[in-house]
Amino acid sequence: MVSTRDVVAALQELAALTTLEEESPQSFKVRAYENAISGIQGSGKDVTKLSKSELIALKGIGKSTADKILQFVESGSIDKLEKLREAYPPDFVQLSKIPGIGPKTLKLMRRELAIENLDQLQAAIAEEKLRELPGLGKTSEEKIAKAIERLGLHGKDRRTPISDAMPIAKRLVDALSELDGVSDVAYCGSLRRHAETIGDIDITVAGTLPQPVMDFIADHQLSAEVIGHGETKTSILTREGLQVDVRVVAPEEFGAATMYFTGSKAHNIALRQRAIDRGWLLNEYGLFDNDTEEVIACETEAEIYEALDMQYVPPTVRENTGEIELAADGEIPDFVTLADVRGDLHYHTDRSGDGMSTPEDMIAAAVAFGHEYVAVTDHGVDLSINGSTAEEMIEHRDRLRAIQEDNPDIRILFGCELNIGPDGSLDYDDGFRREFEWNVASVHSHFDLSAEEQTVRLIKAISDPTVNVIGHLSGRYIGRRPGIEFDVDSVIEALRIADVGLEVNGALERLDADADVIRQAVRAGVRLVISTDSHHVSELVRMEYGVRQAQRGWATVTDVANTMQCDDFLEWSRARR
Ligand code: DGT
Ligand code: CA
Ligand code: CA
Ligand code: ZN
Repeated sequence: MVSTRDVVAALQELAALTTLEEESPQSFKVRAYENAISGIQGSGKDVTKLSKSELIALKGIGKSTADKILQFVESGSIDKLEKLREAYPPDFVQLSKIPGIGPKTLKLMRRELAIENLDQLQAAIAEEKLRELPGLGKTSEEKIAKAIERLGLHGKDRRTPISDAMPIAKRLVDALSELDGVSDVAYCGSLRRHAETIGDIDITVAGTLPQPVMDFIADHQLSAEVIGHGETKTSILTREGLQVDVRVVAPEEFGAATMYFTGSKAHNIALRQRAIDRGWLLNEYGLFDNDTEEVIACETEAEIYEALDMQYVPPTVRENTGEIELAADGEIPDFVTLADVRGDLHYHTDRSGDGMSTPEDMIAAAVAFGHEYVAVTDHGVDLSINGSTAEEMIEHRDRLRAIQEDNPDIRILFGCELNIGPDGSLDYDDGFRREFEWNVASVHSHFDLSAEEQTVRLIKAISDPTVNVIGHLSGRYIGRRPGIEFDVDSVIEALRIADVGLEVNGALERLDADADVIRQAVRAGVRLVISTDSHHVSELVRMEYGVRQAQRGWATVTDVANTMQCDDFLEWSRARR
């Protein structure tokens, strides 16, 4: 039995493998899969229940994709996908994630040098063979070597980016929740703490019937190999080699189990010491009195923290970096939560070349999400294919004004995502930039400048009076593209002096700024802006990820600009002009 999430995952894999097959992400077939994914996500429908004609009636789904979806729902697999998987095994596909290796280069390497995996690629680099391929050369070879090194892709303890792990965990949690006898399911471990990269996924199930749960996991679509199949714990490997541990516990032990398996290990050890100091024992089954063996608490995490005479600690800060002491003293700060957020301030429409939903649909989605204000920030003209000219922006503003008239309950700001040039210069001229009510300024190119040059570049942009917030500060893609190097102290000081916001970008691929930089900025008194950088109506959910990232940087409600009431926020946004 497959779910809509399974269907989307299969289409995503088809798109990725077809990109390799066709040697281009622009190929007609790739676009067809992407449009189908976008259509399914936009519809919010359970596509496993739809007939062929109903599927085709959805936006973006053609006949051939509909056939594949039907085959998948009926049989659990797609012939085309199986063929592609055979032609492109995971070790080979993994190489396409290295910056500087596009699909064409990758297949050239395979054809000419028989490169199938990272070991063989590194051997070819060591023997200086890559540079001899047409279109490559010494510089490309060195760039690729450096990228492999900086990404830490090699070695046994390879970690998976959170953006790859989260959808897998959510699929499994959703599916497990439907099983008989299951009363609760949670992903735990580093994923629940919202770490940037994940060693393995840990899922805890509260249930009275462990065996069917174990069998369900072993037989699941995602299971390429079963590495352990016990009475209450099963471990599988996905095709990409990501391990998933699933444990079933009695419902009354769910709190103790999720607490233990969420960790971190350092947090657990500090908690256990607190228990020992009281003559108690804390483990994955509960909190016990050593002498009487009586249970003190076990059903919920909140009860266990309370019994230990502590405040509840949100999973995102369970790292033993000061939270234990604060919780014991009753001084856990008022960490920002999703409920505190009132608006989204980095938001694209199909005015951007890479935007996928219309302004009307994006605003409707913001209203449905409950936002009180939203800044529409399509790309400025300097970002070649994705940007808009001044004339196009003025037309866009008129369209947004019309939408505003129809939507009096949300304040729509006409904004822009400016592109920070290599020297810190920005799109348009100062006069036109002032037409926008809100400007995000971000780095989208020239990632290889020196730390000194990047620092000057960022500070120049921060100092511009039309800039409100710096978007995705480092420009990284976790596990795929390292961020720019810059002097963090100087940049944070510049943000503080100018009272320019630091974005916490909620896209899982980015989670930018990183948690350490956020924590330092918060300490310095820099204002944060948590944003989704949505390009499609399905991406507003990223706000929750952004909030968790902000929590990892110890951000409180008052540190975050978009928790302000609309009037206060508008006043702050205009203060610099
Ligand atoms: P990962 O998988 O490397 O990204 O990181 P975690 O934190 O998910 O670590 P994992 O999967 O090895 O274990 C899950 C949790 O189980 C961990 O966060 C805390 C708990 N745990 C594991 N080993 C120990 C241990 O030796 N002592 C204690 N107190 N807790 C442990
Ligand atoms: Ca783990
Ligand atoms: Ca584990
Ligand atoms: Zn953007």
